[in-house]
Amino acid sequence: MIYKRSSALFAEAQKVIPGGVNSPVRAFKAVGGDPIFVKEAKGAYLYDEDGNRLIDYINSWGPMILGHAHPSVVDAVVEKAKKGTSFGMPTEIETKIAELAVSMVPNIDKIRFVNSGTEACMSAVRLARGFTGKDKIIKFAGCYHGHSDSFLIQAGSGAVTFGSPNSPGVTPGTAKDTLLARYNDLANVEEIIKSNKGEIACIIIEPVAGNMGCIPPVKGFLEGLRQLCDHHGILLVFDEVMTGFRLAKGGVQELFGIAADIVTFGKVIGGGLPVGAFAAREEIMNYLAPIGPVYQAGTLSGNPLAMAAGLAMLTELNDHPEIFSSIHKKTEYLHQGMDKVLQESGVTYTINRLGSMISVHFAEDKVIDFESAAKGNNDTFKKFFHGMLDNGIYIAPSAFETWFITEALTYNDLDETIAAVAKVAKTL
Ligand code: KE4
Repeated sequence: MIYKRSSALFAEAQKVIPGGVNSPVRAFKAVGGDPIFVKEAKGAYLYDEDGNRLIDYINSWGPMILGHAHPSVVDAVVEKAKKGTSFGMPTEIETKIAELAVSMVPNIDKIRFVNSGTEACMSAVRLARGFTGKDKIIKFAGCYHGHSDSFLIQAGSGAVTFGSPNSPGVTPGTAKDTLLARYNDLANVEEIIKSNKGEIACIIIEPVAGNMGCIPPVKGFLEGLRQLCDHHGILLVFDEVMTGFRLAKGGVQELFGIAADIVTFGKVIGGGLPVGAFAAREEIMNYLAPIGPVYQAGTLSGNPLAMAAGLAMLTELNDHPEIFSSIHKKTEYLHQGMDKVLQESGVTYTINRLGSMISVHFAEDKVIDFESAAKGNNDTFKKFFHGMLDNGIYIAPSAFETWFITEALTYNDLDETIAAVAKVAKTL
C-alpha cells in the first residue's frame, strides 16, 4: 500500500498540532510509522488520502455501529444544520433523545448530555461524590474513563500505550483520592474498601473492559461489585461509553441483568458527533444543578446537530434490535475464522470477545486484567498491525484497544479479513 500523501499531510500537521493529531492514540506511536489520513468513509470502508480502500475495524473507536455515513444520520444532521447549529437554549430534540435513551436503558430515570465520554465520566464521579459526601473513588488498572485528572492513574487505552500510565500534571492531591484495583479481582476490591472504610464515593468500571483490549468480566465479578457497593453504601458507576447501545439496547446492565447506580455513555449515543451523557435514578440526578448542588455545565451540551445525529442512531437501533444479534454473529464468525488460521500458523495468541467487541493478544496466558494484557508481545502486535494494514484491513493501532464491529460489514469483508490474518500470521 502507498501512503505518500498521508505522510506528507502528517508532516504538515505536526507543524501546528502537537504530534500531528488531536488524540494521541491516532499517532501510531505504539505501532510505528506515520498515521493514515482518511479522506472519506462509507459503510464498512475507509478511503485514505492515497486512494487506498481499507476495511474499518475501528469505526471511530465505536460510534459507527451502523457504518460510516449512514443515510438516516447524515440526513438528520444536514436538515438540522439548515435551521441553525447552536443556540445555548433548550430545544425539543434534547427531550426526544433523552426520552428515547431512558426508554432503552434500564435503571435510569434522567440523563444529562455533555460533549465527550471524558466529560460524562468526570461529571458522574463528581455527582457520586456530591451525592454520597465521600471523596475517594476506586478505578481499575487498565480501565480508561477519559483524560480527567482523577482517571489518569494506571489508565488504559492511549495512556498505557505510551507506557506513562500516570500522566504528569496530575497532582498528588488528586491521585490520593483514586484507589487502584485489579480487574476481575473481587478480593482485592474488598480489601481496598475495608482499608478505606466510609471514605469511598463510588467504584467506576468498564463493565466489559475495552481499553486493555477486550476483557470481559469473569463470572460473578460484576455481581460481587454490586453486593459490595450495597453493603458499604458505595455507588456503582458503569462506564458504558464503549458498551452502551453496542452490546445490547440497554448495554451491559441489560446483558448481565445488573443495575448500576450511575451509567455513562459516549460514542454510539452521538452517532459520530461529539456527545457524552450520564444517567441515573431520579434521586441521584436531581442532585445536579440547576435543581441540586452539584455543578456541571457545557456551552455545546445538547447541541442540536449532535442530538440529531444521536437521535437518528438510537432510533435505528431501537427500531431494529436485530442489529445487535447480527453484529454479534458477525463477530463470532470473525473470531472463529481468526482462531482457525492463527492456530494453524503456530503463533502464540489468545482472542478475547464479548458481543461485537473483540481483540487479539499475542500472549501465552489468558488475558483477564491489565497485568496479563501487558504481557502481550508488542513486537508481534506491531508486525500484525502493519501486515493487516498492507492487506487493506485497518485495526486499532494499539494492543490495548478493542476492534469495533459494524453492521455494515458483509461476510465477504469478514472472509477477506480472515484471509489477511492467515497471510500475515505466516510472517509473525
Ligand atoms: P472520550 O472523552 O474520548 O469521548 O471518551 C473517553 C472514554 C471513556 N470511557 C471509555 C470506556 C472509553 O473507551 C473512552 C474513550 N475511548 C478511547 C478508545 N479506547 C477513545 C480514543 C481516543 O482516545 O482517541
